[in-house]
Amino acid sequence: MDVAPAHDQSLLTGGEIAQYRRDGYVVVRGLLGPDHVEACKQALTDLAVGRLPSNETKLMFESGIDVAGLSVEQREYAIRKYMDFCEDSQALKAAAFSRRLHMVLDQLLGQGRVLFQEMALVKPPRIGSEKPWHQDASYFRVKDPGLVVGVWIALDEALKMNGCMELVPGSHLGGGVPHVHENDFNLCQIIPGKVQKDARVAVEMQPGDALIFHGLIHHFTAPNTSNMRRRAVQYHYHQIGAVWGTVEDHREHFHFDDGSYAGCTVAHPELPGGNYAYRNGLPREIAPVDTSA
Ligand SMILES: O=C(O)CCC(=O)C(=O)O
Repeated sequence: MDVAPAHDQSLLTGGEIAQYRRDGYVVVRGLLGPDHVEACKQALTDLAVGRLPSNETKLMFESGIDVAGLSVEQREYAIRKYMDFCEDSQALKAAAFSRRLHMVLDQLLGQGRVLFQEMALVKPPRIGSEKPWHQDASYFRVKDPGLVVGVWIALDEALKMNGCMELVPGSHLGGGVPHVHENDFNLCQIIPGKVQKDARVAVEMQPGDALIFHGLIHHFTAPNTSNMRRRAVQYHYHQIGAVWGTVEDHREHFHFDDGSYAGCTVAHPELPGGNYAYRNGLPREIAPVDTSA
């Protein structure tokens, strides 16, 4: 008698794969084990205070803070974002290369991808600012945004009150929508009226859980008004063979009604932080690592 093979609990079910296609996201619970979560949090602290050499890592602080006036220990609680840390921390790099994660992404998108961007989003207690509604593909000049996937991994419990991810299921199916920069270059957001905020869902997560989301899904995180920390790492991958284009190619997806460019990849020197130079990211091959411990 033939017996159907048992479902491998570490993989997605058919229903979860269908959910990703329909809703634009899926949650993988317990992607990182507790020891790995601790190692990632420790790495962020060590990078902030200088115990871990920061050769490539870049730090961005919550706006309006006099960083020079803070002690080394206080500095960690003023950081909003870390970027480009994978070559500085084994633990943070291993999270990006999680074997289970890449087995799941193979199920969703087919085999073969590279890591091209990493960041840690750490909303400090009480002062952690919001990330306005946006589509991540507005930041990447890829010709086919469906070949880009974001993975957001909670390191602390992420709840509505400390700024968990909120997204609009199915919004990825509507294609690119126009974005504008507000008074800070990092706050590039979807123009009013284009987000169905009433349909949003807040995805609450435990440390080690991962949210996998489509490059075109509309998403947002609220300010952290609680006393809890809210640390998370976020990695972006593109499938091998994805084609990076020019700003003109990007305009095809992100434009205003008059056809002018409405993506987030053009510098605005008049805004704080506006001298950022657009780069395509640094593609690195995946070397699978067990992250279950
Ligand atoms: O974690 C956050 O606060 C926002 C993450 C996000 O949506 C992004 O950086 O694109």
